[in-house]
Amino acid sequence: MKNKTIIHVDMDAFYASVEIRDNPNLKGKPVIIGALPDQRGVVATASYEARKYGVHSAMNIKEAYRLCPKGIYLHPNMKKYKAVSNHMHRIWLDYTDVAEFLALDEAYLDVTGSLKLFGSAEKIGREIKRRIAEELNLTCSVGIGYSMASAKFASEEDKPDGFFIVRDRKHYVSLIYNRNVSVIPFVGRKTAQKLNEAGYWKVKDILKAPEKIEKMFGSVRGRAIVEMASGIDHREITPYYKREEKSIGHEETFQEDTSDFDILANYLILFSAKLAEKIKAKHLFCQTVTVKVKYSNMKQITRSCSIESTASSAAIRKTALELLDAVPQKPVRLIGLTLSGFSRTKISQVTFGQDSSRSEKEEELDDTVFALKQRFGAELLKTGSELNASLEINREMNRKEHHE
Ligand code: DCP
Ligand code: MG
Repeated sequence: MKNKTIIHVDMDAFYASVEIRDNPNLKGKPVIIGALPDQRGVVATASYEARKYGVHSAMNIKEAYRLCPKGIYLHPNMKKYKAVSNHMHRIWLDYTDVAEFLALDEAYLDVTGSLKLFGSAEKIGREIKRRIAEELNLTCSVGIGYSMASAKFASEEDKPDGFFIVRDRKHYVSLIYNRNVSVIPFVGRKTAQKLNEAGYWKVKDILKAPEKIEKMFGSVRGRAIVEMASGIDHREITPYYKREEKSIGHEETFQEDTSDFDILANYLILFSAKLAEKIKAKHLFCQTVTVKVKYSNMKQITRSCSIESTASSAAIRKTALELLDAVPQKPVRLIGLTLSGFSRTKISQVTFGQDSSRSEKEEELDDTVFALKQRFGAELLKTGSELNASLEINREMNRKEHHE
C-alpha cells in the first residue's frame, strides 16, 4: 500500500451551527433544523444541546418535539448553507486539488503531495480549523489518517471541534478492535444485523474468523469487510472535478409558442447568467456551449460551439446568442442552454483584454434584460421566481465583471 496522508473535515452540526452563528440568541439552546413541530417533516440536524435529548438527523419532527418540546425549530435555509459550503471548499482547495466533497459540509483531502509545501498534515489540519473559525465563525472536526476510512474515523472520534490523528494501520486497528462492527465502512444497518445474528458483534470477532466472513458474504464483499476491519483501505479520493456532471443545462417550455427571437435571445441571456453562476460555484470552467430549440412541430435541433474555457456569463451568452442566430426562425415551444466540456483550470485566453468595448457590450446586454422585463414583465414572471433570481444574478455578475 502506497503511503498516503488523508484529511477528513466535517463541520459540526452544520445547518444548526450556521443558524446559531447568525442569531446569537440561539446560542446554547437546543436548535432543531428541519420543520416546525406542527408540520410534517424530519430533522435535518440538531445542535449538540438538542442531541442531549436524543434528537438526531432523519428523526420525525413530531418525535423530536416529544423528546425536546423546548427546542427551537427552524426551516433549513439551503441557499445560505450552500454559500457557506462554497467558502469552505475554497479554503480546503488551498491545501490540495485532490479533494472530494460530500454533502455540503464534508471533504476528504489527499494532502500527500502537499506535505512538503505546508510542513505536515497536522499543520494543514490546524490551519483549516483556524481559517474556518476566523473566516466563517464556525467549528469543524478534522481527522488525519493514512486512508479514507482512518481519516473519517479520526474526524468522528473527537467531535465536535475535534482534532484527531490515526498514525498508521496498527493504530487504527487498535482503535476499532473493540468497537461494534458498524464502525467499519460499508457495514450498514442490514450488514451489521446479519453479522450480529451470526454472532459477530465487534471488529475483533471478524478479525478472528476472516474465512467465515468471506463465506457469509461472498469472496468480493466478504473480503472487503475483512480488509476494512484489518485497516486495509485502497480507495483513492475521487477529486471533485472528476465527479462533476458531464453537462449542466437549463431549459424552458413556453406556455404559448413564440416566433419572437428577441425573446429567445433574452432567455438565453438569463440562462447564461444562471449556468455561469452554477459552474462558478463548482469551481469549473466550460468549453462547450449548446443551444437547443424545439419547434412547435416538436422537431428539435441543437447547435454547439467550442470556446476557450470560461466561467464568464458574458462569454457564454455571446456564444449562445451567436448559436441562436444560426437557427431557422420558426415558432418555438422550448429553448435550452447547456454547458459541457468542463475543466478545473482556465486555459489562458489570448484575446483577453483586446476587446476594449467589452463593458459597453455588457451594458448593452444589461439594457436588453431590463427592456425585456419592461416589455414582457408578465411573461417573465409567469415562468416563476427563478428567472427573476437570474436577473439578479445577471446584474450582480455584471457588476463583478466590471470590477475585475
Ligand atoms: N443532513 C440532512 N439529513 C440527514 C443528515 C444530514 O439534511 N439525514 C444535513 C444537515 C446537516 C448536514 O447535512 O447539518 C451535514 O450532515 P452531518 O451528518 O455532517 O451532520 P452535522 O454536520 O449536522 O453534525 P455532525 O457534527 O455530527 O457532523
Ligand atoms: Mg457534519
